[in-house]
Amino acid sequence: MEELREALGNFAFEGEFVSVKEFGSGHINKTYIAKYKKDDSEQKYVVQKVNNGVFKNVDELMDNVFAVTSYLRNVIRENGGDENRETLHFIKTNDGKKYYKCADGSFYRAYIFVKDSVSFDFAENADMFKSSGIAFGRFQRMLGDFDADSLYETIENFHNTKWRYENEFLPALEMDVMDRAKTCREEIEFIKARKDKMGVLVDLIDEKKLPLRVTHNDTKLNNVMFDKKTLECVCVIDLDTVMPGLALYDFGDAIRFGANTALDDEKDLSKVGVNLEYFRAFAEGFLGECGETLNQCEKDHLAFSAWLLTLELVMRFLTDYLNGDVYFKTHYSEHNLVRARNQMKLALSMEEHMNEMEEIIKAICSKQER
Ligand code: ADP
Ligand code: GN1
Ligand code: MG
Repeated sequence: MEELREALGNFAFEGEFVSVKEFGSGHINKTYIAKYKKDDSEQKYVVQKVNNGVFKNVDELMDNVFAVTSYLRNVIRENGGDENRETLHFIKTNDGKKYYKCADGSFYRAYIFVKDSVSFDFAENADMFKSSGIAFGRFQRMLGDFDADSLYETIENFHNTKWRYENEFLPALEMDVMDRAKTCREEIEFIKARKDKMGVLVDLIDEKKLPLRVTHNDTKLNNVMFDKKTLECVCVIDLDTVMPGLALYDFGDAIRFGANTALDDEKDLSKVGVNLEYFRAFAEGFLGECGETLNQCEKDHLAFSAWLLTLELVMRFLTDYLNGDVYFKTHYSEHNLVRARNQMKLALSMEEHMNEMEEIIKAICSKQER
């Protein structure tokens, strides 16, 4: 708390300090909402302690998010949108820096709380999920001409599932530092049995069949803010992993989180499965915004990408469980195992419904091509 106070005092916030409290359900950064008062009106700011274990180079991270948000602001303004509400607005420190480094070495950054907005961990209906598809599809389209080479890779090999298998999962299993492998044999075998499919997308990149684009790479439903009243999407947030990637990563990751019939840490696996109505709704929203820019190979792998990203998360959660919960925020000792089991059930459900998922995509694409 002491370092949080120190950080607050070093940002150029307007008004008198009122309160600060922890907020949000992200797995990576520590997020606070700070309230200030100016001439009887309330100003809300989001203040985040950056997870420096995950994002090793905070200068590069902040250069990326500042570059992306200032680019988006121009695009939004040119299209007649509200640039203050439709993209993140970072606040610099009193001495003009993009983040503040506390005496204890921790890193803080701050931005304006998106006014009258709310985020959701679970879509209440298909329309709401479709709206997030529109937001992420538009995000992708708006960044279509952004110079990908100017971005740093904030986390290398982020969605390189094959690389993660060989360089993170297998070594974690080999070390088994917590002696936990014996508690998740079935999950380990599930992952190993699918290892040959993990390289499909990265191999297509190497073969120049899938183009690298500037993508978000972390398209969870709770990384988009909705208008409190209209429940329309206002703003895509959590821009830390915006870097060169595949449109398929954004599509697949959004589906594996939002088209699950349960939350991604639901323990009762009978509740977990792919919701095809939600799948269709997101695909309509996403492809309605950026479908025309995708090539045939991308279109052909949309349904597959949902499955692959789900498999990737089975593996990432299980790797973290084996490593002793060092990456994702957890609330109890088996939390990562529960998440891995949940995503495994979801992947199995997608395997069962893959034909239907493919058909849904084909129908949307052919309607668009007409
Ligand atoms: P993490 O990397 O930990 O997921 P996020 O940047 O996604 O961190 O922030 C965590 C949560 O904080 C979000 O899911 C959202 O609810 C809330 N949040 C983040 N930024 C804003 C903002 N600018 N305005 C309102 N709420 C925000
Ligand atoms: C993390 O930061 P958050 O909670 O939006 C993670 C994603 C995972 C997700 C799993 C930088 O997302 O990659 O898919 O948890 N972000 C990072 O719920 O690793
Ligand atoms: Mg987040």
